[in-house]
Amino acid sequence: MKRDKLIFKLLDEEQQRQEEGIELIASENFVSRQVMEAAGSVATNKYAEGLPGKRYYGGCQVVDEIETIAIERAKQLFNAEWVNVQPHSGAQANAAVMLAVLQPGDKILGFDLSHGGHLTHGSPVNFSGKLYEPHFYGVNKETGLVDYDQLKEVALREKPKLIIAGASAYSRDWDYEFIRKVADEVGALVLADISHPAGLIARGLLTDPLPHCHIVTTTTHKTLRGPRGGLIMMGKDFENPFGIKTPKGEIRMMSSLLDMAVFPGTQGGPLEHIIAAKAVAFGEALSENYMKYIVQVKKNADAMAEAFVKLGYQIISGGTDNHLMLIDLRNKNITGKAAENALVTADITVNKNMVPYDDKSPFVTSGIRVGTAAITTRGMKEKHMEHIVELIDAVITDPENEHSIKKIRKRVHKLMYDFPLYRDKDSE
Ligand code: DSN
Repeated sequence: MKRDKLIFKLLDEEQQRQEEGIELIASENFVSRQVMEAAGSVATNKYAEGLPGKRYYGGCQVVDEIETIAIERAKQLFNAEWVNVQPHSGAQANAAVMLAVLQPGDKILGFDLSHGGHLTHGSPVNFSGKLYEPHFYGVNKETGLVDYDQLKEVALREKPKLIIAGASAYSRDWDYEFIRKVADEVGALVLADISHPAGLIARGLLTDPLPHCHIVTTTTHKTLRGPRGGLIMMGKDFENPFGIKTPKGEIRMMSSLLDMAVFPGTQGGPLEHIIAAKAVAFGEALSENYMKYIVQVKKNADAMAEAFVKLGYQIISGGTDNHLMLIDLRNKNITGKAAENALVTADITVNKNMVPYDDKSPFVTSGIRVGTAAITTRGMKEKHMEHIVELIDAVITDPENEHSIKKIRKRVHKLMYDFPLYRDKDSE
């Protein structure tokens, strides 16, 4: 077959972009070669609707083994009692959970997107805000911390069926125990979406939601450093005794409702090549090397936050417990959009982000979000964080100076040359 030169040339360009730049998008990471190899493997050719041992197609004996290993490794990693590894993404995992436990029009309570939440936690432009009735809690204006009093007040008033804990731009740990108590008071289920801090939670660096929350979802490609995808898990509430009533009044166990909500509820054939890559990534995440990595991610985030604060930057909540931070740029007289654009010109990649109580639109924003998962995979340590913050500051304080940005870009390339990505890297 004739090689598709155009696409492979573009993929080479993308690899070069990744190799040369400083990647600070908090939701991104770099997978190992073996994760990539599994994701690009022959398992992409196989249809396998159903679950291991219960498929709708023949020839699934090998992918059954692969998917079973993925499930067992995920259970071990998160100390979960039940796992479904098939969701194509975090959004798909959340859609399946809501389909399983809610009826259209039911009330849900989630963390406000503009305070750091996620689209699938009830945003009006997302299925979760269109099919269900969304209510929100946010952060305290002074402290930047989740306002648990507000969460309780809204829960008691609205009596939602589902309370969602979790965020895409929140740098602090969560009080899952408190949220569960509130949920029990109003008869709600609790979903923890740990897509961002999953790796830190898996290795015991943040509070574990599984003992408190009925259901936990995550993506597999952020701090977990696997292929793009999702997971649904349950801890001690596995097969909870009260079950859930279907519209016909039958009692169904939670695990079977969740399995059915993934397939046939919201997805068709699972991506067995991605499930193979998830299995490889879970194996890596159980290793000593990953433990060292994820501890360093947190140390780097701490060092980076400290360096930003030293230069007068305002970090929401004043610091970080995890791998990311949200920076309010209003005292630097630059919008999130302008900062993102100027930084990209210097090959420093961040994303513009709303900050709590933002006065600008989501297309402009007053802030940026930065994270250390990807640069830590490159091998960077605390001392490099200060250097990176200096480079960011040099761009942000003079964003229209093309000459200076060109020079900064060269310094970025020089710095990253010492941290090869796929140039000469082994699988772990
Ligand atoms: N897009 C992801 C993030 O950047 O956090 C959330 O879906």
